[in-house]
Amino acid sequence: MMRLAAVDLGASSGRVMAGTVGPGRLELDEVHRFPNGGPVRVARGAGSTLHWDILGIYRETLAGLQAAGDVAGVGIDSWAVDYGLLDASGALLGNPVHYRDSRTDGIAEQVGKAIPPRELFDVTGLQQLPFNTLYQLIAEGDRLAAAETMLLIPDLLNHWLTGAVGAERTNASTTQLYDVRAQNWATGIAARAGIPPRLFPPLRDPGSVVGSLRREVAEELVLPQLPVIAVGSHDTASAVVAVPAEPGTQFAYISSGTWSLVGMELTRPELSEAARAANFTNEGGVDGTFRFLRNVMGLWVLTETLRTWAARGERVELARVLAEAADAPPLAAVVDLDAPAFLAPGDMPARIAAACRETGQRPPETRGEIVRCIVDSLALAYRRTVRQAAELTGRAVDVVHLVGGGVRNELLCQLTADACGVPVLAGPVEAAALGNVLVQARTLGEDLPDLAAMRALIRRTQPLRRYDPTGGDWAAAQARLERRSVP
Ligand code: ADP
Ligand code: LRH
Repeated sequence: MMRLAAVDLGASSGRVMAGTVGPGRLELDEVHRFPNGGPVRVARGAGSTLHWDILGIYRETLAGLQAAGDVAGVGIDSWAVDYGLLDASGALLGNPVHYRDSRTDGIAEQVGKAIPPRELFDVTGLQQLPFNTLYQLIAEGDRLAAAETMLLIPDLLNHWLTGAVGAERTNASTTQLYDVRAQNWATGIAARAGIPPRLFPPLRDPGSVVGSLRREVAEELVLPQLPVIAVGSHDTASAVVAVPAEPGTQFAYISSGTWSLVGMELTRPELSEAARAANFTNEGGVDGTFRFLRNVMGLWVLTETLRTWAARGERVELARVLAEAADAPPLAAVVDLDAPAFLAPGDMPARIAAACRETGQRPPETRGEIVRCIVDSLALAYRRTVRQAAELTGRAVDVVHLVGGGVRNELLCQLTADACGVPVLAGPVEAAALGNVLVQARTLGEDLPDLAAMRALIRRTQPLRRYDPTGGDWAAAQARLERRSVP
């Protein structure tokens, strides 16, 4: 039996779990959770920049490790694409910028003139998102001159814990600076984009040992100098490890949290022109797999809606408003949640109303109707993306596995089954933390030879719930989205 600490940093909350793993046994004990939802807006010149509070996150990580106490190892996973820059002395150059900041506006289009999107996709296999690390580094401008090393968020925290410098591959694969075939940094792309190759640290495999806690850190925490393991450090990579797929089933997965990552597991990247045109991505998975998926704007829109109401003095309980949404008329209005309008923080109900008007639909009015519109629209986006993934890969989908915080949203799970027309198997909620623990356990000697063994253990130990499709006119709702209103 082995006890391990999994640090899972999401864009809604950070959590530290103590996981217990042994033959036929897998348990998670949440020892520390802290909010990580609100980007910090800080003045810069005449404007402002959205940041992460990275030192706060590190402090909470340390508090969580202390709370976990007697463990055999530590692993960190987090959201993708964001990074800290270190100077030659190893000092952090400024607070990491949040991917929702507008500094990358227009940069992808600019880069597209020098590096054709088809070529960029052919090398990196990555979805075009305005905040890909490639575009963020270009947005740094002259500040890059002072930087010696770029460390993605989990790698930065691992560096502070151990002193080691490196880049874990699953997260490196989200930068649009990683060659998906050569499995190396795409230094040619970087050079053409004006990004110095010195910034890229040596790559490390998920499952390798990063190092041990620095003596100073261990003493502060009153812990031994524990090994720190490079898990699938991209949270979605760890979550996919914990998708409880049965061997032989044709499954799609949805990792549903702040973002929704919708796709399939492949053994080779899918780099067709059709995949690029559909804006799919090929991110690296654990054990040499590929995560062929699409980022869909997720429950962020719901969270931001509740925040908008709270700012107006209307405090609304999530459970209550979801119950109102369940009673609201189905598919009365749907919006394209993937539209760039929903990326930045702000008044989501107003943006939803504008999107409805643009497509000739009556905007939802009550709180229940607005939330129903969000959940219907999310399920519709899941339907669209699962179907596209099936088409692009030529593979059928018999079951959709839904993992992450969205599992707690029963309305979303049922509507996903209805929209996709196949059963949804919902769970586990804390998939990323479980995937993190399983990869650490294997590195430290637990008998979990492959993903199939890890998934069998998840099926055996974690509560899962099945939702069967009950219908609904989803094709008509999709058609409404595609119709533009006459001005
Ligand atoms: P992240 O990893 O991005 O921080 P999570 O996977 O923790 O996100 O998912 C967070 C989301 O899960 C929240 O935005 C919320 O919509 C949903 N969620 C969490 N708890 C509940 C609940 N009790 N009922 C319904 N939805 C929930
Ligand atoms: C989910 C996630 C997703 C990324 C986004 C920035 O937490 O890692 O896979 O694209 O955050």
